Formats: sequence, structure tokens, C-alpha cells
Amino acid sequence: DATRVQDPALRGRIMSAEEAAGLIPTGANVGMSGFTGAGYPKEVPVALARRIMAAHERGDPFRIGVWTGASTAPELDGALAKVDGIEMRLPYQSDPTCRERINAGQMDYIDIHLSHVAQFVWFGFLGHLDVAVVEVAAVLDGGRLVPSSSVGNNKTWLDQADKVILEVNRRQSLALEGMHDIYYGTRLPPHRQPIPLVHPSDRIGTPYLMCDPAKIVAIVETDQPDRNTRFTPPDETSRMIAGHVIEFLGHEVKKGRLPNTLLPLQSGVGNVANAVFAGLKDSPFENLTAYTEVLQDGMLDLVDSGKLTFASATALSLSHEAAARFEKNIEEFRQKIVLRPQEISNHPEIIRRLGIIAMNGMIEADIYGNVNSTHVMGSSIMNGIGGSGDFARNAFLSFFMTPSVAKGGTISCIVPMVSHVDHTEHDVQVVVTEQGLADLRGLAPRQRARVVIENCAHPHFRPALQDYFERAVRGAPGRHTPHLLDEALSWHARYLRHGTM
Ligand code: 0RQ
Repeated sequence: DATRVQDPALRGRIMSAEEAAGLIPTGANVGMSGFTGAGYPKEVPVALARRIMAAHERGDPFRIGVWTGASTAPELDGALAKVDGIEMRLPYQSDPTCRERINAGQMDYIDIHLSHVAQFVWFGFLGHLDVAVVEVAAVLDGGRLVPSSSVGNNKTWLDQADKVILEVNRRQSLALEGMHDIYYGTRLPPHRQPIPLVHPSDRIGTPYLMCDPAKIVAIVETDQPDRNTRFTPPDETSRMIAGHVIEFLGHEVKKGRLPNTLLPLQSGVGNVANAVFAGLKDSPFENLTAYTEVLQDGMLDLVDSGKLTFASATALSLSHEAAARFEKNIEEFRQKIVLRPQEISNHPEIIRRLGIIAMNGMIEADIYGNVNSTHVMGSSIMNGIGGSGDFARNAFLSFFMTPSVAKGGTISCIVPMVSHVDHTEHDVQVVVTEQGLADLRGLAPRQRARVVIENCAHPHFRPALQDYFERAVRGAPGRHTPHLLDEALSWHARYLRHGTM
């Protein structure tokens, strides 16, 4: 039997993507699975986009709210954005067409801490969830579902939506069964209890998502693969940033502030994150663990090499090559990897308890250590805050990393004042560029400015930053965090006018 739908009663609800998309009305809020290009529905959103386009051609309005775990893929965000089918998007995206529409003011976007999304829905803060469209690896009996390559907010979507559409993906390995840990112990305040997770490998829930079968209105079968990000070997800049981070961790071990196993690692996605994990492979640290959102190639290599003994995440985000390796050795990886709902992978209580070492990318930092992760020149969204805030504020140690310059050296990523703030100076302990590392712990604002400029700024921009800071110290009305307000954002304004800071 080619179908992975074990419940005979539900087999009758298998239908085409077109028929399933026909069950989603205009104006609906739709909770879709998907996190960093893993485990997103691949058929229904494309069929829905066709339906929306046809409606628009007839002159009928048709737009929906799209809620996800995090970023998805061209077949979801891209397809729906291209036909102007998204009224409101949340909580994180990285799709070029979405970005363009959001920045053109044609699509609304709410950028939310990833750990907040599920509880905001339960609190009723975001309105009603009408439909869930969730990819699973298999449908078992009694409403038990084998989750796919990401968990994200699926538990909440299945619980909260009136109607559920499942995409059963035959391409996802059936051996994923048992890799997930879905915690059903969350409650609403004032009835909340401590979350009983004290080690990254703890299992506190069940391996299955649960869904009331009566709510399942459609099942669509697919064998399309996940997006799979292309893996590029770390470049020189990323390797230098990673080198500074690893040297610093070694220093912390020597000082007795960290054990030789470090503490559970979290890292954002991208080249720098992969470089950090590549660097850790050759480091003296042993028996590492990860408590993170996204498991990338670099982390999988570290599991393979035995350096990383256990990784907890909410999604896999692997290259084609790594995904194949993962599938081949999935039985072994299942002992060392667990996928959880994002409200648990990113939970502040757990992050604080475990003492996470958080490492995230940024767009820019200012001389006092405020960090902008999301906006270009103050007003255009890049992706979103993702989980960086969940981790940064609650971590044992929080790193923010970026090359010192962007766009061919025309932009300094260290600026007098950030053009948008995602992580305040209170949440940022270490700033790293390829130039060096600024350890801001225990430093007052003027002390922070000196080390950020000295250690992190590119030599081309360093004198101008020094000059700004010195004049601010002399001329600002207050000397605690000295700024010249007429000038603080002049670097960005100059870039917008002249194409260089
Ligand atoms: O744009 O490709 O058009 O040139 O920003 O920059 O250097 O490739 O770095 O891919 O690591 O992304 C902050 C966006 C960094 C990412 C950010 C331009 C630059 C390029 C990307 P181009 P790089 P990365 C886990 C945690 C928030 C979410 C998060 C991010 C593009 O890390 O989205 O941390 N973080 N989640 O040219 C103008 C500057 C710039 C700039 C870079 N100062 N001004 N443009 N760029 N610096 C994941 C999840 O939560 C799901």
C-alpha cells in the first residue's frame, strides 16, 4: 500500500491538492507547518495560489493570513506572495517575494519571537485560527501523527484550528518515528507548571502529534523533498569570526567560568554558524550538547564526529548531501537528536535553566552594543527576529556575529547608533566580527564603546567611529551613553544618499 494513512476511516479523506485548497476560504487564518525550509506543505499552498490567482482574475478578492513556524520555501511563501494572496504574515520569513511585498507596503508582517507564537494563539492575541495545513510523515490510528522534518508550531495549529488539512509526505523517512518529543503539558496562566526538562536529551512528551480525527477534512499525498539549503564551505571571514568565538570559549574554560564540555549550544543559521561548528570539530572541547532551533550541516558533522553527543532542535535544515547522509544513518541519529515544538526549543525558562551559549548573526551593532538583526537602513525588513531574542535575553552567554562591513565595504556593520533595535545592550554580551571580539560583560556604556570600536570595527571606519565617540563624550548633553542626536543616524542617511557610509 503506497499510502501512509493507516487509519482506514481517514483514507476516504485523501484528495487532490486542488480539492483540499478549495476548503480554504478567503479571509481565513491558516497555520502552516514549516521551519527553515523543512517540513512545510508542498502541494496545498501551490494549489491555493492557483485558486487565488483565478479569483483575482475574476476580480474577486482573496487573501489569507499565513502563520508558520518560521521560514518556508518558494512553494509556500513564494507561491502565495507572487499572487498577492497573503494579507498578514507571521512570525518569520526569508522569502525574496514576501520581503519585496512587505517592504513595498503591500503585505502586513508581524515579526514575533518564535517562542511567543504558540502562546499568543492560545491567549487569543492573534485572532482565530481557521485552518491548519501540516506536513506529516504518516497518519497512524487514533489521531496520532508521525511528525516530519520540523515540528514548529504544529501542535498548536492542530489543537487550535477548526479544520485540518494534512500533507502526508512519502519522501520523509518513516524512521523519523520516535525522533520527536511533543510536550502536551503546557497550560494557560495561572495554571502553568514548571517544564520538567533539565538536560537537552530529556524526553518530556510523546513522539506523536495528536489530532482529533473529526477535524481532519483532507489528506493530500506528496513525495516532494524539503527545500534543502545549498551548503557553501565557510569563507575566510566566517572562519575568522568562528576562530574568535572558539578562542574566547577556550579562555572562559581556562578561567573556570565554563566546563570543558561547555554548555548547550544554540546557533542561528548561515555561513558563520556552520563555520563555528566546523571550528568546534577541531577544538579541545569534548562531549558537547546543543539546545537550539535549527540543526544545520555543521552540527550534523559534529554529531557524526562524536564531539556533539546530543542535539535538541525544532527543525532540520540540511543541504541535499547532508539530508541524504541523515536519512542513511537515521537509526543512529535518532539516539542523538530530538525535535521539539518551538515553544519548547525556544522556551525562556529552559534556556535560562540549561545555561545556553547563544550565537546569532546580525545586520549591525552600535558602539554601545545594541543589535539590529532585522532591518536594513532602519525601514526594510530582511528576515525577522526568529529565535534570536528568545535565546539572547535568556542565555548564559550571548554572542552576536557579523562581518565588519557589508555590500562590498560600503556599509560599516558597526555604527554610532543602530537604525533598528532587536536586542538591546542589556541582552548582548559579546560582539564578534572578523576583526575581533568585544567582551562587553561588566562594562559601562563608554567602556563598551571603546572595545567595540577598537576590536570589531573595520579599520576603514574605525577612525570615524572614534571621532564620533570622542565628540559625543565632549558634546552630548548626558555622559552616560553619549550620543550626538543630529549625527547618530547620519551614517545610514549618507548611505541612502551616496551609496556609501
Ligand atoms: O544581503 O545577500 O543581498 O548581499 O544582509 O547577510 O552577511 O550573508 O549574513 O546570512 O548570516 O544573515 C542577520 C540577516 C544575517 C540573519 C542576518 C546584508 C548582506 C546580505 C545577509 P545580500 P550575510 P547571514 C536562528 C536565529 C535574524 C534571525 C536569527 C538573520 C544579507 O542572521 O536573519 O538570528 N538573523 N535567527 O549584504 C545592510 C548591513 C548589512 C546588510 C548584512 N549592515 N546593512 N545590509 N547585510 N549586513 C534562525 C531562526 O530563528 C529561524
